[in-house]
Parts: sequence; C-alpha cells; structure tokens
Amino acid sequence: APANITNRTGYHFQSPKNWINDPNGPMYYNGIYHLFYQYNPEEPIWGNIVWAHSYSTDMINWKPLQPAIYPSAPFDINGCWSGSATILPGNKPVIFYTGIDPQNRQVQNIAFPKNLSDPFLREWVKPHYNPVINPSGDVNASAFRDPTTAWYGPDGHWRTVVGSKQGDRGVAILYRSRDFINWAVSKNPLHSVEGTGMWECPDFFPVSPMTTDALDTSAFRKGLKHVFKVSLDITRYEYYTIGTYDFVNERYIPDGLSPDNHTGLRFDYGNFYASKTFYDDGKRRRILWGWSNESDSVLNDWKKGWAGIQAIPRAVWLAGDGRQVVQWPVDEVESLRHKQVMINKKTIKSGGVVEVKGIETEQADVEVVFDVSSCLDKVEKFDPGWTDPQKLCSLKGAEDQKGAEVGPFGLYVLASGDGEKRTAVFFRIFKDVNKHVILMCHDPTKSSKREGLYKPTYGGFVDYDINKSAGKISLRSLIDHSVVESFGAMGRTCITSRVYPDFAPGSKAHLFAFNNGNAGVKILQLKAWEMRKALVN
Ligand code: DQQ
Repeated sequence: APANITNRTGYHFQSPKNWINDPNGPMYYNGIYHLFYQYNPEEPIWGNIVWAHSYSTDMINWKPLQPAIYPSAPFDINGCWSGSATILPGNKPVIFYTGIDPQNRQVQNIAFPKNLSDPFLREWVKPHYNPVINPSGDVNASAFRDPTTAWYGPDGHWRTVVGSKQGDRGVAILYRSRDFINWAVSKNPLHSVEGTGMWECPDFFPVSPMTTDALDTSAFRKGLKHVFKVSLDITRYEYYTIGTYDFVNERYIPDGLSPDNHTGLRFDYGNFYASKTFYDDGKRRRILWGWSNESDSVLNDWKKGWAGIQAIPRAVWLAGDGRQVVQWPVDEVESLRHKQVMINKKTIKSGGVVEVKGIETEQADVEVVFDVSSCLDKVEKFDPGWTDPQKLCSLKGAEDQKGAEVGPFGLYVLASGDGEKRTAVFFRIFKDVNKHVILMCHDPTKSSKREGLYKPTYGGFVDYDINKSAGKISLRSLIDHSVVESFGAMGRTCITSRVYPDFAPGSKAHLFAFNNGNAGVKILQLKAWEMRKALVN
C-alpha cells in the first residue's frame, strides 16, 4: 500500500504490529524506563490480552522485550488487564494487575521480577498465593479492575485503589496492606460519584501548590494537594479533579473548582484514554502516559496490521493558580528535532494563510505564539449557554466566519498543498461579562476523503488570562503522520486526534498558519522542526 494509506507514526510509541491499548506499570528503575502495555499478540483488534514490555533510556527510543505478564495460572487465565508498578523499600519493583479468572471474574494479582540483577527485568514471577484481592461482598466482579500504584502511609500501611461501579455510581475502592500480600478493604471508598458509571484506570497522586517539582506517589505532608483521575467507560474520556487527601478519614475530597463528573477537567480533550502517571525519580518529574486509539475503520486496521499508539509522554504538574494541571511533552522528544524554520512578526489577514515552507511536515514539532492584542476589544459575545466546548467547536468549526471576530485562527496540519485537505488546530476568542473566554479546537472533518473514518471535532476551553499576557497565546503541535497532539497556552489545554490524510501518491504534507476571523492576527513567532524517526520497538 502507498505510505499514506498506512499512516504509520514515526516517533510515537507503538508495536511493530497488532493491537495495543492502555499503558501499564510505567516506571523508572535503575536508570531504565519500562513501559508495559495491553497487547494482543495475534491480531490488530482487542483480545488475548497480555502485558507487552519495552525499555528505554529516554522515553522516546524503545527496544522491545518479551511479554512480561501473560495468562498462565487460574487467576489470570482469561487475560492480564491493566495495572501499575510500585517500587517497594529496598528498591524492589512490584506489579499490580487485574487478572481474569476462569469464571471471568476480575481479581487483583501481584508479580515480582524473577531476577533483580537483570537490568531489563525481563521475567516476572506471579506468586502462587494470587489473587491478593478478590471481589468480595457486594463488589461487582465484572467491574473491578486497574489497581493504582500503591502509596505508603505514615501508619505503615500500603494503599491502592481499584476502579469499580455500584449501580451507576463510579467507585474507587480502597485497600490497605502492611506486607503488599494481605489486603483489607476500607470501610468507605476513597472516592465515588453517582451517575458516572464504571471507573476504569483510576490514578491518584500528590502535587505541590508551592513548586512545580514533582512528588513521589507516597509523599505525604501538610499543604499538598492530590489529583484524582478516572477513565469513564460511558464517555470514553478521562476526567480529573484537584482536591485534598483526608488521610484520617481515608477520603479524597475534591476542591470543587470544577465539576466532579463527566463535564469536568480533562488531561486531554481528544482521543486519549486509560492514562497513567508515574514518578520519574531520575529527573524528578511526574510523567503522564495515555493511549490514543485508531479512528480508522476496523477493516483498515486489519489492512494495516496494527492499531493503537501511546501519546508522547508528558510531564505534568499543578498550575501556579492551582486550578488545573499543566502538561508538556518530555524534553527528550526535542532530541528528534532536526531541520528548523522560523517565521517572525507576520500578520495573517482575515481569510488568509501563511505557509510554513522549507521542512517536511508529516513528522514535525511546531511552536507558535500568536498576538491578538490589537483586537481584544472587538471580540464576539460569549453565550453562557455554551457549556460544552466540544459541541461549540463543531458548531463553529474552523471555517465559520459568521460573527467570528478573533479566530478561528491557528494551524492547518497534515494539509494538502492547496490546503483543501487539512486538520485545523485553532483558537477562537469570546467575551463574557468581564473576561475573555478562549476556545481551543481540533477540526479533522476535512482531514481525509477516505471512507469509514471517525472524524470527531474536539474542543476544550483554555483557562488562561489573555489580558495578563498582553494578548499573546501559544500553541504547540506534535505532528506524526496519523496523530496530532496539541498543547494550548503552554499546556493548559491539550487535544489529541488521530487523522488519516490521503494525499495523492508522491505528494507531501503541508503546514499553514490560518486565520478565518474578521480581525487580523499576528504570528509573533513560529518555529517548526522536522522530526527524526525514533527507534520504536
Ligand atoms: N482496558 C483494560 C482494562 C481497562 C480498559 C483491558 C481501559 O483493564 O479497564 O484491556 O481501556
């Protein structure tokens, strides 16, 4: 098939072939990063799930190892589902994962490296006393999975939460253990929210309101905040809140700055699911990994022979205002930056485009700062009924000029030379009673003419005071054949999309800055780099 039919990524984590989903048990151990992931060794569709395993020294270039965990005992004979890694005292890693037993019940198991002196931790041993946690009492055995990295309390107990549901109520069931083997259920869940359905892949970690320095998952002291995230099976999106961990009452209490349900904050407003963080002791940062599924047709997944990638790992920390987290691709991805071009102080007039020339852009990294200071006084009015940014992005689109004053402006990525085919990454600015409202969107509706593609428009609001920054707002997009990951306002709002451009054979991807609003918008500076291929498995 011509290269543009496979759209295989060049520097995103993926498997040589077949299906991948959730990132599992990411960890940094003795100078090496480990990434495990849900993998079907046989087909490019979900099934036969094992934990595939790769290692890296920079989280960008990866070498594959043999699967670490695969069905072998009654407690996981029907599948080895998602889980996490914890580093125990004495520098001993342990994996916590969900096994599917002969009755198709979900149970929680542990596994240890067979040989701690193997730098790659290739073989893992599952003790015979597994499962260590059973779905007991009124726990729904088919909704009981994805144990988190455990944290150690000042009372000498380890704790973990397992995602579940009780009726329609999403629940994070809390367990406690002194020895990591015998686990007792806590009287109350760590957290639960009515009407949110099954909580997959919960994640719970401390953040500091004082610094951007990351904290180990077990960090515990006065004044810290915690982030609690779940992947909602009913919407297939993830939501998080920032709150307080009330250790005495064994509860997480969200701050209430944003709704604690399927309308709340998201790490990513696009195709990004089953994410998991870990503390990187090497560079003292917290890293977020998320899975980005294909939105190609299943038939085409079979033709390509592969499905699923992991997004570029992101450093994550609490924003200075404490209202949200901020994410930024790990610095190591910049080692792939190669040829660079730059555009300075160029105004894009209404309806205009500026092409970024001189580099190949199907594998690129672009950073741009727009300046809209000259038109902030004439923006269109915000309707307070517009509560759903994704809907607003579809409603308004990248083309809409009716009433559009400041924006839509942004980038056309993976575009054909005539700009007809493109994925639009853009902002649009509105005026609410006493503040500006910034909308950020991905519009892939014109990304490809191929049939059977799922091309949802994605959107999020950007909680960013554009007046404080004198009318400037930044945008970064990582472009890689069939994926676009965008970071608005230095990582305050992130959107990931999968797109499948179908250029004519031999023609290349183009990159443009565009402006479809009435007001002229200035590119203060745009830098774009061609990206080298990473060594990925
Ligand atoms: N994927 C795993 C489950 C998890 C789901 C199975 C989330 O453990 O709940 O492959 O994508």
